[in-house]
Amino acid sequence: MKWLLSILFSLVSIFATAQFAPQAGISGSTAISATASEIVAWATKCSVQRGYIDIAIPSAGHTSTGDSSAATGPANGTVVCLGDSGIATLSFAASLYDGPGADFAVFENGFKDPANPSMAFLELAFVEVSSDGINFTRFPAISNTPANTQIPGSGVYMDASLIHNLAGKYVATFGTPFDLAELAGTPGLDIDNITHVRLVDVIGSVSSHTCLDNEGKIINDPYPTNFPTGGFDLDAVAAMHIHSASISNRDNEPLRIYPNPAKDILHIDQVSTSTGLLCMYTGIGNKVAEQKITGKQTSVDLTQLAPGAYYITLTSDSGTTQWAGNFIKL
Ligand SMILES: [Ca+2]
Ligand SMILES: [Ca+2]
Ligand SMILES: [Ca+2]
Repeated sequence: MKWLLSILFSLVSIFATAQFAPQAGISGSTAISATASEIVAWATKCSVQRGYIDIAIPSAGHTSTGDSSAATGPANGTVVCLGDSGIATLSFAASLYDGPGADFAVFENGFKDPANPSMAFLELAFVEVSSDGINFTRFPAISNTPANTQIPGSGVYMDASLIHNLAGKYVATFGTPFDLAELAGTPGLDIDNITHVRLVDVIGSVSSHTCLDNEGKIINDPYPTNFPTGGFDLDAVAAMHIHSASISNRDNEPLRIYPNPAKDILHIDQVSTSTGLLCMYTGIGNKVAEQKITGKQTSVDLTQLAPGAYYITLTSDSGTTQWAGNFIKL
Protein backbone atom coordinates (compact mmCIF):
# COMPACT_ATOMS: atom_id res chain seq x y z
CA MET A 1 0.00 0.00 0.00
CA LYS A 2 2.85 2.31 0.82
CA TRP A 3 4.32 1.96 -2.68
CA LEU A 4 0.93 2.73 -4.22
CA LEU A 5 0.60 5.89 -2.16
CA SER A 6 4.07 6.91 -3.12
CA ILE A 7 3.27 6.47 -6.83
CA LEU A 8 0.04 8.41 -6.40
CA PHE A 9 1.91 11.14 -4.56
CA SER A 10 4.51 11.49 -7.32
CA LEU A 11 1.77 11.66 -9.96
CA VAL A 12 0.07 14.41 -8.01
CA SER A 13 3.39 16.27 -7.77
CA ILE A 14 3.86 16.06 -11.54
CA PHE A 15 0.42 17.46 -12.22
CA ALA A 16 0.78 20.09 -9.54
CA THR A 17 4.04 21.42 -11.00
CA ALA A 18 3.57 21.22 -14.79
CA GLN A 19 0.76 23.71 -14.65
CA PHE A 20 1.29 25.96 -17.65
CA ALA A 21 2.30 25.63 -21.29
CA PRO A 22 5.74 24.04 -21.87
CA GLN A 23 8.79 25.40 -23.72
CA ALA A 24 8.66 26.20 -27.47
CA GLY A 25 8.83 23.04 -29.55
CA ILE A 26 7.14 20.91 -26.89
CA SER A 27 3.56 19.77 -27.51
CA GLY A 28 1.10 22.15 -25.85
CA SER A 29 3.42 25.18 -25.99
CA THR A 30 1.81 28.57 -26.64
CA ALA A 31 5.06 30.04 -28.07
CA ILE A 32 4.55 32.23 -31.14
CA SER A 33 7.18 31.98 -33.85
CA ALA A 34 8.64 35.28 -35.09
CA THR A 35 7.45 34.29 -38.57
CA ALA A 36 3.88 33.33 -37.53
CA SER A 37 1.19 34.61 -39.88
CA GLU A 38 -0.89 36.02 -37.01
CA ILE A 39 1.77 38.68 -36.35
CA VAL A 40 0.68 41.82 -38.19
CA ALA A 41 2.94 44.54 -36.74
CA TRP A 42 5.97 45.19 -34.53
CA ALA A 43 6.64 47.92 -32.00
CA THR A 44 7.83 51.12 -33.66
CA LYS A 45 9.04 53.05 -30.59
CA CYS A 46 10.85 52.06 -27.43
CA SER A 47 12.29 53.96 -24.50
CA VAL A 48 14.50 52.28 -21.92
CA GLN A 49 15.29 53.06 -18.34
CA ARG A 50 18.37 50.96 -17.56
CA GLY A 51 18.53 48.78 -14.49
CA TYR A 52 21.57 47.84 -12.43
CA ILE A 53 24.31 45.41 -13.35
CA ASP A 54 23.72 44.19 -9.77
CA ILE A 55 21.04 45.90 -7.73
CA ALA A 56 22.86 44.89 -4.51
CA ILE A 57 25.90 46.93 -5.68
CA PRO A 58 24.47 50.13 -7.18
CA SER A 59 27.98 51.61 -7.48
CA ALA A 60 28.73 49.00 -10.19
CA GLY A 61 26.42 51.03 -12.44
CA HIS A 62 23.86 50.15 -15.06
CA THR A 63 23.77 47.70 -17.97
CA SER A 64 24.90 49.11 -21.30
CA THR A 65 24.49 46.51 -24.04
CA GLY A 66 22.17 47.39 -26.92
CA ASP A 67 19.96 50.43 -27.16
CA SER A 68 16.23 51.04 -27.45
CA SER A 69 16.30 50.73 -31.26
CA ALA A 70 17.15 47.02 -30.83
CA ALA A 71 13.61 46.47 -29.51
CA THR A 72 11.72 48.00 -32.46
CA GLY A 73 10.94 46.15 -35.66
CA PRO A 74 10.83 42.37 -36.11
CA ALA A 75 12.50 39.91 -33.74
CA ASN A 76 16.03 39.61 -35.13
CA GLY A 77 18.28 38.64 -32.22
CA THR A 78 19.51 42.18 -31.51
CA VAL A 79 18.59 43.05 -27.92
CA VAL A 80 18.62 45.83 -25.37
CA CYS A 81 19.69 44.54 -21.94
CA LEU A 82 17.50 45.94 -19.18
CA GLY A 83 19.57 45.02 -16.10
CA ASP A 84 18.15 44.47 -12.60
CA SER A 85 14.76 46.27 -12.38
CA GLY A 86 15.24 47.95 -15.79
CA ILE A 87 12.17 49.13 -17.71
CA ALA A 88 11.30 49.31 -21.41
CA THR A 89 8.18 51.09 -22.66
CA LEU A 90 7.02 50.42 -26.21
CA SER A 91 4.35 51.66 -28.57
CA PHE A 92 3.09 50.74 -32.00
CA ALA A 93 1.99 52.68 -35.06
CA ALA A 94 -1.59 52.29 -33.80
CA SER A 95 -3.21 51.04 -30.60
CA LEU A 96 -3.76 47.35 -29.78
CA TYR A 97 -7.12 45.73 -29.08
CA ASP A 98 -8.44 42.56 -27.48
CA GLY A 99 -9.15 40.09 -30.29
CA PRO A 100 -9.59 36.31 -30.04
CA GLY A 101 -6.70 34.71 -28.09
CA ALA A 102 -3.32 36.38 -27.60
CA ASP A 103 -3.03 40.01 -28.69
CA PHE A 104 0.73 40.66 -28.49
CA ALA A 105 3.92 38.72 -27.86
CA VAL A 106 7.29 39.57 -26.31
CA PHE A 107 10.58 38.18 -27.67
CA GLU A 108 13.69 37.60 -25.52
CA ASN A 109 16.92 35.73 -26.30
CA GLY A 110 16.73 32.72 -23.94
CA PHE A 111 18.20 29.42 -25.09
CA LYS A 112 17.51 25.72 -24.56
CA ASP A 113 19.41 23.25 -22.42
CA PRO A 114 21.32 21.20 -25.05
CA ALA A 115 20.57 18.08 -22.98
CA ASN A 116 16.84 18.65 -22.38
CA PRO A 117 14.55 20.52 -24.83
CA SER A 118 11.96 21.26 -22.15
CA MET A 119 14.48 23.24 -20.07
CA ALA A 120 16.03 26.60 -20.97
CA PHE A 121 18.12 29.48 -19.67
CA LEU A 122 15.49 32.17 -19.20
CA GLU A 123 15.45 35.76 -17.96
CA LEU A 124 12.04 37.10 -17.09
CA ALA A 125 10.17 40.40 -17.05
CA PHE A 126 6.79 41.57 -15.81
CA VAL A 127 4.46 42.83 -18.55
CA GLU A 128 2.22 45.85 -18.13
CA VAL A 129 -0.11 47.69 -20.50
CA SER A 130 -1.66 51.15 -20.58
CA SER A 131 -4.36 52.92 -22.56
CA ASP A 132 -3.18 56.42 -21.58
CA GLY A 133 0.61 56.11 -21.29
CA ILE A 134 0.42 57.06 -17.60
CA ASN A 135 -1.41 54.32 -15.70
CA PHE A 136 -0.10 50.80 -16.27
CA THR A 137 -1.73 47.48 -15.36
CA ARG A 138 0.44 44.40 -14.76
CA PHE A 139 -0.51 40.98 -16.11
CA PRO A 140 -1.00 38.59 -13.16
CA ALA A 141 2.31 36.70 -13.22
CA ILE A 142 2.82 33.23 -11.73
CA SER A 143 6.16 31.58 -10.97
CA ASN A 144 6.10 28.09 -9.50
CA THR A 145 9.88 27.69 -9.87
CA PRO A 146 11.08 26.68 -6.38
CA ALA A 147 12.74 29.61 -4.64
CA ASN A 148 14.76 27.69 -2.05
CA THR A 149 17.99 27.70 -4.12
CA GLN A 150 19.08 30.77 -6.07
CA ILE A 151 19.29 30.25 -9.85
CA PRO A 152 22.74 31.69 -10.71
CA GLY A 153 23.62 34.00 -13.61
CA SER A 154 24.58 31.09 -15.84
CA GLY A 155 24.49 27.32 -16.14
CA VAL A 156 21.07 26.52 -14.64
CA TYR A 157 18.04 25.83 -16.81
CA MET A 158 14.39 26.52 -15.99
CA ASP A 159 11.10 24.79 -16.76
CA ALA A 160 8.76 27.08 -18.75
CA SER A 161 5.73 25.06 -17.63
CA LEU A 162 6.15 26.56 -14.14
CA ILE A 163 5.89 30.11 -15.48
CA HIS A 164 2.87 32.10 -16.61
CA ASN A 165 2.37 35.71 -17.78
CA LEU A 166 6.06 36.58 -17.59
CA ALA A 167 7.93 37.71 -20.71
CA GLY A 168 11.04 35.64 -21.42
CA LYS A 169 9.26 32.32 -20.79
CA TYR A 170 10.15 31.19 -24.33
CA VAL A 171 13.55 30.95 -26.04
CA ALA A 172 14.87 33.21 -28.82
CA THR A 173 12.77 33.52 -31.99
CA PHE A 174 9.64 32.52 -30.02
CA GLY A 175 7.37 35.13 -28.46
CA THR A 176 5.58 34.81 -25.14
CA PRO A 177 1.89 35.64 -25.82
CA PHE A 178 -0.34 37.92 -23.73
CA ASP A 179 -4.13 38.10 -23.91
CA LEU A 180 -5.67 41.47 -23.04
CA ALA A 181 -8.95 39.70 -22.16
CA GLU A 182 -7.27 38.70 -18.88
CA LEU A 183 -7.30 42.36 -17.85
CA ALA A 184 -10.95 43.02 -18.76
CA GLY A 185 -12.74 45.15 -16.20
CA THR A 186 -9.60 46.86 -14.85
CA PRO A 187 -10.63 50.42 -13.88
CA GLY A 188 -8.98 53.02 -16.11
CA LEU A 189 -7.78 50.47 -18.66
CA ASP A 190 -9.36 50.21 -22.11
CA ILE A 191 -8.26 46.80 -23.42
CA ASP A 192 -9.49 47.80 -26.88
CA ASN A 193 -7.22 50.83 -27.03
CA ILE A 194 -3.82 49.82 -25.63
CA THR A 195 -1.27 52.51 -26.42
CA HIS A 196 1.77 51.21 -24.50
CA VAL A 197 3.36 47.90 -23.48
CA ARG A 198 5.89 48.00 -20.65
CA LEU A 199 8.43 45.41 -19.51
CA VAL A 200 9.89 45.46 -16.02
CA ASP A 201 12.91 43.23 -15.37
CA VAL A 202 12.46 40.51 -12.76
CA ILE A 203 15.53 40.77 -10.52
CA GLY A 204 15.22 37.11 -9.57
CA SER A 205 17.07 37.22 -6.25
CA VAL A 206 15.52 34.90 -3.65
CA SER A 207 17.12 36.64 -0.65
CA SER A 208 17.06 40.42 -1.02
CA HIS A 209 15.50 42.79 -3.58
CA THR A 210 13.02 40.00 -4.28
CA CYS A 211 10.29 40.25 -6.93
CA LEU A 212 6.97 38.60 -6.12
CA ASP A 213 4.42 36.95 -8.37
CA ASN A 214 0.68 37.59 -8.26
CA GLU A 215 0.32 35.08 -5.41
CA GLY A 216 3.04 36.69 -3.30
CA LYS A 217 5.63 34.00 -4.10
CA ILE A 218 9.29 34.93 -4.69
CA ILE A 219 10.24 34.70 -8.38
CA ASN A 220 13.52 32.83 -8.82
CA ASP A 221 15.38 33.68 -12.02
CA PRO A 222 19.09 34.10 -12.84
CA TYR A 223 20.81 36.37 -10.28
CA PRO A 224 23.24 37.99 -10.12
CA THR A 225 23.73 38.69 -13.81
CA ASN A 226 26.48 41.19 -13.06
CA PHE A 227 27.72 41.94 -16.56
CA PRO A 228 26.87 44.60 -19.20
CA THR A 229 24.33 42.21 -20.78
CA GLY A 230 22.57 41.48 -17.47
CA GLY A 231 18.85 41.15 -16.89
CA PHE A 232 16.01 40.81 -19.37
CA ASP A 233 17.24 41.00 -22.98
CA LEU A 234 14.45 42.56 -25.03
CA ASP A 235 14.48 41.64 -28.71
CA ALA A 236 11.03 42.70 -29.99
CA VAL A 237 7.31 43.03 -29.28
CA ALA A 238 4.84 41.77 -31.89
CA ALA A 239 1.18 42.71 -32.30
CA MET A 240 -1.47 40.26 -33.40
CA HIS A 241 -4.42 42.65 -32.93
CA ILE A 242 -3.72 46.25 -33.87
CA HIS A 243 -6.14 48.92 -35.06
CA SER A 244 -5.66 49.87 -38.66
CA ALA A 245 -5.08 53.61 -38.61
CA SER A 246 -5.01 54.45 -42.29
CA ILE A 247 -6.65 57.84 -41.89
CA SER A 248 -5.74 59.01 -38.46
CA ASN A 249 -3.05 60.39 -36.27
CA ARG A 250 -3.22 62.03 -32.91
CA ASP A 251 -3.98 65.46 -34.43
CA ASN A 252 -6.65 63.97 -36.68
CA GLU A 253 -4.69 65.11 -39.67
CA PRO A 254 -5.70 63.04 -42.67
CA LEU A 255 -3.24 60.90 -44.51
CA ARG A 256 -4.50 59.46 -47.76
CA ILE A 257 -3.14 56.26 -49.32
CA TYR A 258 -4.35 55.36 -52.82
CA PRO A 259 -5.10 53.43 -54.91
CA ASN A 260 -5.82 50.49 -52.65
CA PRO A 261 -5.30 47.80 -53.81
CA ALA A 262 -2.31 49.13 -55.77
CA LYS A 263 -0.30 47.57 -58.57
CA ASP A 264 2.68 49.66 -59.71
CA ILE A 265 2.59 52.84 -57.70
CA LEU A 266 1.20 53.98 -54.35
CA HIS A 267 0.39 57.62 -53.64
CA ILE A 268 0.52 59.10 -50.16
CA ASP A 269 -0.95 62.56 -49.60
CA GLN A 270 -0.64 64.63 -46.47
CA VAL A 271 -2.82 67.63 -45.79
CA SER A 272 0.03 69.71 -44.40
CA THR A 273 3.63 69.62 -45.45
CA SER A 274 5.95 67.94 -43.03
CA THR A 275 9.17 66.08 -43.63
CA GLY A 276 9.78 62.62 -42.30
CA LEU A 277 10.51 59.01 -43.08
CA LEU A 278 8.14 56.54 -44.69
CA CYS A 279 8.76 52.84 -44.04
CA MET A 280 6.97 49.92 -45.66
CA TYR A 281 6.72 46.49 -44.03
CA THR A 282 5.44 43.05 -44.93
CA GLY A 283 2.68 41.53 -42.80
CA ILE A 284 5.32 39.89 -40.56
CA GLY A 285 7.20 43.14 -40.11
CA ASN A 286 10.12 42.82 -42.51
CA LYS A 287 11.01 46.28 -43.82
CA VAL A 288 10.90 46.29 -47.62
CA ALA A 289 11.23 50.00 -48.41
CA GLU A 290 12.20 53.28 -46.82
CA GLN A 291 11.77 56.72 -48.33
CA LYS A 292 12.28 60.33 -47.25
CA ILE A 293 9.13 62.48 -47.32
CA THR A 294 9.68 66.11 -48.23
CA GLY A 295 6.30 67.40 -49.40
CA LYS A 296 2.57 66.96 -49.35
CA GLN A 297 2.58 64.27 -52.02
CA THR A 298 4.73 61.16 -52.17
CA SER A 299 4.73 58.25 -54.58
CA VAL A 300 6.28 54.86 -53.96
CA ASP A 301 7.28 52.49 -56.74
CA LEU A 302 5.74 49.06 -56.03
CA THR A 303 6.89 47.19 -59.12
CA GLN A 304 9.57 45.20 -57.25
CA LEU A 305 7.18 44.26 -54.44
CA ALA A 306 5.64 40.77 -54.20
CA PRO A 307 1.80 40.70 -54.11
CA GLY A 308 0.34 40.72 -50.61
CA ALA A 309 -0.65 42.83 -47.63
CA TYR A 310 1.71 45.57 -46.43
CA TYR A 311 1.66 48.30 -43.88
CA ILE A 312 3.45 51.61 -43.82
CA THR A 313 4.47 53.99 -41.10
CA LEU A 314 5.27 57.67 -41.42
CA THR A 315 7.46 59.28 -38.79
CA SER A 316 8.17 62.99 -38.64
CA ASP A 317 11.78 64.16 -38.36
CA SER A 318 11.27 64.89 -34.69
CA GLY A 319 10.10 61.29 -34.26
CA THR A 320 7.01 62.45 -32.44
CA THR A 321 4.24 62.06 -34.98
CA GLN A 322 3.33 58.79 -36.59
CA TRP A 323 0.80 57.61 -39.08
CA ALA A 324 0.15 54.05 -40.08
CA GLY A 325 -1.75 52.51 -42.93
CA ASN A 326 -2.34 49.24 -44.70
CA PHE A 327 -2.59 48.46 -48.38
CA ILE A 328 -2.75 45.49 -50.69
CA LYS A 329 -0.26 45.06 -53.52
CA LEU A 330 -1.78 43.23 -56.49
CA1 LIG B 1 -7.27 38.71 -26.71
CA1 LIG C 1 17.32 38.33 -13.31
CA1 LIG D 1 15.63 43.12 -31.97
